[in-house]
Amino acid sequence: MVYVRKHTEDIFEEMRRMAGNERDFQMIKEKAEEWTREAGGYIKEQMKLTFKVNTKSHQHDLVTDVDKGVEAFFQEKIDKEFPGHRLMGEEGSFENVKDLSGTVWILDPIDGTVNFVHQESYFAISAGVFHNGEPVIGIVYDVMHDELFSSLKGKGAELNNRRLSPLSENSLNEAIISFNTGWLLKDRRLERIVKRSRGTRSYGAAALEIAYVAAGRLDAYISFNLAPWDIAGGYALLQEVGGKATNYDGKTLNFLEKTTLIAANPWVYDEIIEVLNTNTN
Ligand code: 2AM
Ligand code: CA
Repeated sequence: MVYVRKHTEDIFEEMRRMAGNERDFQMIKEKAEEWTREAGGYIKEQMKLTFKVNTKSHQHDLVTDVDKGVEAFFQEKIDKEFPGHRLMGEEGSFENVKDLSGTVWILDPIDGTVNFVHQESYFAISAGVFHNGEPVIGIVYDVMHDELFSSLKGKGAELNNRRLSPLSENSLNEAIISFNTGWLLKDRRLERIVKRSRGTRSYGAAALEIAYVAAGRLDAYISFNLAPWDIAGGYALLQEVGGKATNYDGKTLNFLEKTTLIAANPWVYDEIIEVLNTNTN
């Protein structure tokens, strides 16, 4: 009897804790959305001025003062509002994050920096808020088109406050697939996907492309070299609409290292894996 009462109390305590967490995360999501829009405004202001562009590891890998400014902005906001949270951002703050315990913001201050510099469009601010390794909040903001994709675990995903529908059954021959064309040079099996699909696109901003998969505008996005911050926000969105995302070998993603990625409508995902693994053209 004592055991039953204790057990029931434990269950209620767990339910109260979960309800508390949910309210907290709802509030964190609202803050994340507010800061993201504010950072978007900062980016647009900076675009009117001249800013410094540097190459990092190679000629495709750019960073500007604006990327660094956005990351510093988030760092300051998080430190002030949520001092217990950690930030893993592309432009330096990843160095202190070696595990995903507690609450971690995985931030790409500008995803698609090459687009930002060359096209002045099709770049995004991306943030995934993870709790003990699980994605809880997803944010992907297309600054120039003012499209804010966001999600909260168990509460669905939205685009500018309009609910995104769960992904519905589709097949590869009616699918639009996105990847950088350079990947065809790395794995010729992608030709089979190109031949069997309805069409291909290439936007050059991973977070945005994963968000497009979540919104049903694309049916799959494939990449061979992404960092956790390219994926985290979009991955959280995708969970809320029933999308599937693994590395290129079908294994669970690791948010502490670079990875390959297939992010897709689940039906199209299965077909892609099947086509990649059959030996015919
Ligand atoms: P970035 O603009 O934030 O660097 C372009 O194909 C996509 O891949 C962009 O989302 C870009 O993110 C990402 N990307 C480009 N070079 C990369 C690299 N060396 N490592 C990880 N991601 C990269
Ligand atoms: Ca970036």
